[in-house]
Amino acid sequence: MDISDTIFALATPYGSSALAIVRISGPLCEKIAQEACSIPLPCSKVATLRNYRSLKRDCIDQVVATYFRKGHSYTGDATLELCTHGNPLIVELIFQDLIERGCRAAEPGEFTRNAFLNGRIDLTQAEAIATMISASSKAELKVANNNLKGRLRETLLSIQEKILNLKAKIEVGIDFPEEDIPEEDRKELSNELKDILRELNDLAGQAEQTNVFKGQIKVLLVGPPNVGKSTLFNELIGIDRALVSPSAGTTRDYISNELTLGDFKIELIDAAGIRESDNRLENAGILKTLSLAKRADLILCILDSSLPFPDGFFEKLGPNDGIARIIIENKSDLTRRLKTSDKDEWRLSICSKDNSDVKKVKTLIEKKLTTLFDYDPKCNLLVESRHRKHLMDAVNNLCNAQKNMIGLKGLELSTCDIDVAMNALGEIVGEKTNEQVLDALFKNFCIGK
Ligand SMILES: Nc1nc2c(ncn2[C@@H]2O[C@H](COP(=O)(O)OP(=O)(O)OP(=O)(O)O)[C@@H](O)[C@H]2O)c(=O)[nH]1
Ligand SMILES: [Mg+2]
Repeated sequence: MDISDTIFALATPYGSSALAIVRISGPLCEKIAQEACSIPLPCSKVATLRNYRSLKRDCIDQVVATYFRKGHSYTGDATLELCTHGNPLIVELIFQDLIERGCRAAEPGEFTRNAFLNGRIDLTQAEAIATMISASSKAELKVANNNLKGRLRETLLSIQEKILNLKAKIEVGIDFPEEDIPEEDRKELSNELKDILRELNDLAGQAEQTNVFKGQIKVLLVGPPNVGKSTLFNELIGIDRALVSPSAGTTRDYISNELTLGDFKIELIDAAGIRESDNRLENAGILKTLSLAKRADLILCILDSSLPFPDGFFEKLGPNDGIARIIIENKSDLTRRLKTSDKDEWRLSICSKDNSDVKKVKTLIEKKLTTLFDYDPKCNLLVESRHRKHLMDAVNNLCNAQKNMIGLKGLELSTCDIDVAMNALGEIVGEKTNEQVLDALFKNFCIGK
């Protein structure tokens, strides 16, 4: 892979379509723009209708061609975008001609890789571009947009600046050892470091939210048997998937289905109702429910409002204190025998056969997830596991720096730790990278991006 090559790829999916976009990037673009498309240069970022002529001067197609001069394109290199008719044969003929003109087919993600190598974007933006293409929930899309705009890079830069300031202050103490840093100043330095560590830990903590935005949220329906869990499950996903029957203990194996709720994508799980049972298979199902309850992000606790509260139900559910909960009192169409509890924002009385009630459940889950995960599409950032790893490296080294700050000799050591921490943060944006890191990152991109 050589950045001085001129590369080409189809930027739209392969196959018959109304239009197809062929993207070409590299030093040969200027010549191709002039010779194949007769674009009078300099003419940058203007889309014009042109005949694409091969080296043999055959007209392959009428295309809308846009030339981007070096420094003013996605990759940073001269780029030519051809919007052709969407026939794979046309695309093939153009590709053949491009090869004859000295270009080569692009590797996956090579356009974006070149954009990074040319300093057009940093690594967090490159990753955000891949997410913009693969995102499966609106939350993921909206938050990826923040990274694309460079917000994660800005956040990291501001932290790095604080670290460098701190280092400069420590270095004063090293340069003038006779003017030993007074105890008070040392405390101040340590406090500054504490603030930086807090910021880094907060940022690393956003990796968990990132998984949520990517749709890795488990929402479990739990309750005694026969309360209408499977009925509600079917109504929520809009498919008659789970068996429903008036006999208690119908569901045993758990089933799950993807569900979109506003900006979120969740995994909704229906499982066996919890009770004391003599049936071996039902008990096996209940054990599965209890184990799922420990791993869920949100529990929808379903009760039958036509019955008194099932004694010891929450005790049977086991300790899952940390897990968020919504209580749904189902069968509101029947005479109520469940004692009314205090008004609670996260409690809802419904009839699961009523469409508007099911909508209310969806809205409440969405609201709960928004609160639970501090979802704010304007502010959140996508913190990928790669970022988290480097953030934690930085945190660990700054913790060492904090310990070393105590003795005068340790001051020098602490600046070493600070340097390592700075490098770790630099790796997130790609200040220093090697081929393997870039290969690993870009191999998951699609061809043409
Ligand atoms: N009247 C009334 N009946 C309901 C409502 N929701 C569910 N049912 C009925 O309650 C019975 C049990 O429903 P299921 O959805 O199978 O209950 P479940 O909680 O999944 O039961 P298990 O799988 O045995 O744990 C069925 O006969 C449903 O038709 C409701 O809102 N009102
Ligand atoms: Mg069921």
